[in-house]
Amino acid sequence: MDKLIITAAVTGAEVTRDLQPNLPLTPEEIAEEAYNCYKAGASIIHVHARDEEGKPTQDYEYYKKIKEAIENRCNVIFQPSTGGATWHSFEERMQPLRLNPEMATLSAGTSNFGDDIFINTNEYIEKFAEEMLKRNVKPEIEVFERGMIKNALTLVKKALLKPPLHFDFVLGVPGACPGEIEDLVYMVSKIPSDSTWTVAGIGRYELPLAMHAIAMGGHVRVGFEDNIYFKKGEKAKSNAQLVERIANLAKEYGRDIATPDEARKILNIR
Ligand code: KMH
Ligand code: ZN
Repeated sequence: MDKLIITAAVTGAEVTRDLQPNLPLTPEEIAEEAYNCYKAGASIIHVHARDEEGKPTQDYEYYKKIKEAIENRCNVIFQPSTGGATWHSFEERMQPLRLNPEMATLSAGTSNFGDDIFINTNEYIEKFAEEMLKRNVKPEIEVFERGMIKNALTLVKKALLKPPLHFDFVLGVPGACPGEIEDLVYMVSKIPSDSTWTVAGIGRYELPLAMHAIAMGGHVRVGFEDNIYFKKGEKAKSNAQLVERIANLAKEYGRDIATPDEARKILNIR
């Protein structure tokens, strides 16, 4: 089994300080949190930028500041979001790719997202994939529903995605696929056998899905984007606290934690 890659999704686009007082918002806060997560065992930081008012932004300059601030602290893999918030335009969502990051997310279809719709038409998906291919950015294929795996395989046929693919099963988003263990097992059974995968369990699904992923040979994403609690009724003190718990569970199980360079090898990153 490969070493475990832990991704920390430290900010997201939906969570507010009212909901999670320790949410990092400014580039400096995000970079500091990234560094703490790295020390706790994370090798990838999934980033959503926020503006001065704490609102989600896909602006190139904010992502640039965050990337540089993280790089000044450690060599963790910077993975900006091309998903943004549900209300961001396609053009806004494209902006972080101009930084030529090692990795970026690629949402592979449309789904309900709470009370909103997260729109990813075939045209969007193809254009994101094309841009990532052109810039040699490793896509993390975000899967919210089963049909999105099929969409990704269509992109392989069109030579817009190059295997081996890397999937992130985002399970438990209200309005999309729930995060029962059976959902994860089913999704994993439908991807090509040479793929790698991680799981982001939303809310109460985070911990049970992470524990199963550790045992199944997958990888794990945690962080305030997905879950603001450490346990029922107790909010997490930091993203690093959530990362540390996963690292401890994996070690107890006998699975080592990947460093950023080991994660680069496992994921075939340039
Ligand atoms: N905030 C969601 C609407 C991604 O980062 O690529 C989309 C999202 C996916 O978080
Ligand atoms: Zn995200």
